Amino acid sequence: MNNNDGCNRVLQAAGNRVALTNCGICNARCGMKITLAGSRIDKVEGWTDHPTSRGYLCPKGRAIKELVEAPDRLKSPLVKKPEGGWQEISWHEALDLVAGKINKLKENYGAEALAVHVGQSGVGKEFTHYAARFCQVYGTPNFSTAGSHCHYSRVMANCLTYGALPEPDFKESDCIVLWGSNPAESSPLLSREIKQARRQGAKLIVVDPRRTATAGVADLHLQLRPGTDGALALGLLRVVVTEGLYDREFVERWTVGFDRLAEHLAGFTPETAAIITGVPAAKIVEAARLYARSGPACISQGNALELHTNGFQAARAVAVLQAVTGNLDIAGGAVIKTPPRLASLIAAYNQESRKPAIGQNEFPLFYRHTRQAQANIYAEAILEGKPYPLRGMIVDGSNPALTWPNAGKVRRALAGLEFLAVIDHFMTATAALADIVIPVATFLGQDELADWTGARGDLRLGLIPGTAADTGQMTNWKFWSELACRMGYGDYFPWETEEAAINDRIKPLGYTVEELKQKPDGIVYGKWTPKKYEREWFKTASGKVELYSNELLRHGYEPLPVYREPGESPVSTPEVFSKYPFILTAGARTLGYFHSRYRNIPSLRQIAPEPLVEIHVDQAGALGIADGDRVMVESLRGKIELRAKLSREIHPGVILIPHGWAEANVNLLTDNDTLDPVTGFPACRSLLARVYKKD
Ligand SMILES: Nc1nc2c(c(=O)[nH]1)N[C@H]1C(S)=C(S)[C@@H](COP(=O)(O)OP(=O)(O)OC[C@H]3O[C@@H](n4cnc5c(=O)[nH]c(N)nc54)[C@H](O)[C@@H]3O)O[C@H]1N2
Ligand SMILES: Nc1nc2c(c(=O)[nH]1)N[C@H]1C(S)=C(S)[C@@H](COP(=O)(O)OP(=O)(O)OC[C@H]3O[C@@H](n4cnc5c(=O)[nH]c(N)nc54)[C@H](O)[C@@H]3O)O[C@H]1N2
Ligand code: SF4
Ligand SMILES: [Mo]
Repeated sequence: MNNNDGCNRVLQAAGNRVALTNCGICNARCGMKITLAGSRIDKVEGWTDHPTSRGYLCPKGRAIKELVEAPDRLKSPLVKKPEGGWQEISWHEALDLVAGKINKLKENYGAEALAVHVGQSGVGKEFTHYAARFCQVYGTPNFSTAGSHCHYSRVMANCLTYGALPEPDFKESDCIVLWGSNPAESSPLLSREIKQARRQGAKLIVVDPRRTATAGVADLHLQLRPGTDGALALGLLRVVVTEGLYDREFVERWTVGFDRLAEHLAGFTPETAAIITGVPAAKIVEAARLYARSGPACISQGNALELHTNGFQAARAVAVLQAVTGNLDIAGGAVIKTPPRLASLIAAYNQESRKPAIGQNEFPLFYRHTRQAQANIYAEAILEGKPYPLRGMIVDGSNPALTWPNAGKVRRALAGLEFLAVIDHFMTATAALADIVIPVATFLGQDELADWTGARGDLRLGLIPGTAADTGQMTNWKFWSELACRMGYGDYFPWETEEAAINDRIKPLGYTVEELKQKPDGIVYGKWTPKKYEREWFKTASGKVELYSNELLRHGYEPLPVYREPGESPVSTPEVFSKYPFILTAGARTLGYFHSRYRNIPSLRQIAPEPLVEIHVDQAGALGIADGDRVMVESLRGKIELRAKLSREIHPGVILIPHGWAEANVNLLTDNDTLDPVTGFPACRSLLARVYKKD
């Protein structure tokens, strides 16, 4: 199947064999220059004139030729044979098979028996919206995304407070706080901006249980116990409020609930926060003063802030801190962006199934804000029929067997489905459990939108134009539109090509794909202007910053940010702690990998050849563990074997393991039982575990 005619035209129109595109792996969307020999990649370089990346490519972007040409890349759909093993089938057979199976599911059990999950590879991508639209037309409420464990908790906490998730404006900041965020590994372009700001004199505070390279050069490193972020934020807030370091004018004019907040904070002295977090009280005071007394200050709220049972409330406390210090929507502060106005792809909902989405009853506010199911509890629906049975799943661009909490249970659940289809480039741990695996093109073989609106300044929308480098595969978009047509939903997917579909999406902005193809590095469709709230108010019920949230109260949650101990911790479960005496934080990013991806790419594997558990030298010494020893790490859910990496940088008493390794799947140790009560997010970054040497 070749869906790249339009893209080939662009290349020929350019009159040479160089294709300019943007990397589709992470949200940075770095500009990429690909030299082609025929339809093969000859060379991959950074695009030096690119307005945001200026020639930079991280090791993942530089490895794109290896990814496209990987010997284990799947080339045609595979169906599992009854006796085991796989059989190749054609694209048409594959689509017919999926259509037949999910029609049957609906007939037998109702539409809600099917769940569709689009993983991290769909974040910021158009195909996510087509998959959602497919679900709406088919009639299942069970559409979920990586937002079940990523980003949406921060989005909700910030939106409930002031109507948007702002972006930290590092470039012009006087004080940068990296809170559970480590851009040196997770966002290299932002890391460069931070370094530049530092050269201009910006102060840096890092909140991390590990002395990362960035924390090592920071003005202040708050090395907290994992999962106590909420307590630290309340401690900082108290100093800001009691010492009068907040922005009085802003608070008076633009916030509601300040008096109640001040009262609520009264008992939360730096000493109290110090006992909980392990960060000395004097450092908490110093950090609060530094942050609040600086000129414009910004906080990068990382994924480690939200992956806790108290994650939502912690992010709320951080949002409140940004607001009362007057840092909202100013240069160098927390900038509120205006996303591009694209045509909606939400279809009229097929009302055949009136069942709630999985998670809708447990996490009503999460559902209200996202209109998505909560995938972290799919396993209970599949295995225990709670609240009703899920019988089939389509997994598009995700690897739940490695990336979802309580992966042992997730695997059992996926294996127990009547029908599982996985769309991926490779035979992943999840694909291996499927009835059918459908390969798709990488971003090099399909058109996608690229949105750089996150950064302050220009609001910029461009294209990730497909190139001739990865032809012959189904595209993500094509899968959903062809499936829809086969099932009689063609009227809802009227677009003949991806280009036509994207054209309709960008119409409200007045652009065409053809124009974006001429300028894939983006068209500036607007400019950020400070303090939009002065003209448009905040997008909350009161139009102001809701330090006290009636919406939270209405849903039965605390209206002011609170700290609660992690579901599993030395304080909340001392009996577990006596047997599992380490705090496990699972999943800090490394530059060469993307979650479960790229262990099969040689240049990336070289950077981090095997999974390691980072453990403090003193603790390791007491257990007779030397650097490189094979050890077992065990939690209440399971155990894994891997090598120890001794370190002086990690908080003593904490161990850190990256996620995404099939060889040592840390999510076998994580939990989907005790979740954040507001969002259903899992506590991947604060659990209890024990470590012992492998005999
Ligand atoms: N190379 C690469 N880049 C990526 C990704 C990838 O997989 N690989 N994934 C992308 C995605 S989807 C995401 S969500 C982002 C995430 O990227 P970030 O938001 O930067 O998050 P992490 O790197 O996972 O963790 C950041 C830091 O949190 C610390 N930490 C651990 N536990 C805690 C805790 O309890 N509290 C605090 N305050 N800190 C803690 C870790 O030591 C780590 O240094 O990265 C994106 N970028
Ligand atoms: N313990 C622990 N677990 C975590 C985290 C953590 O910090 N700790 N982080 C969580 C977070 S923030 C996230 S975002 C999730 C991410 O978890 P997932 O959503 O599972 O993401 P990936 O592991 O990147 O899996 C993406 C899969 O899609 C495939 N793929 C790549 N491009 C495409 C494409 O265009 N189409 C299709 N169909 N497939 C494609 C890749 O080969 C890969 O197999 O993990 C979560 N899990
Ligand atoms: S930082 Fe790396 S993965 Fe992300 S867009 Fe740039 S090259 Fe691609
Ligand atoms: Mo994520």
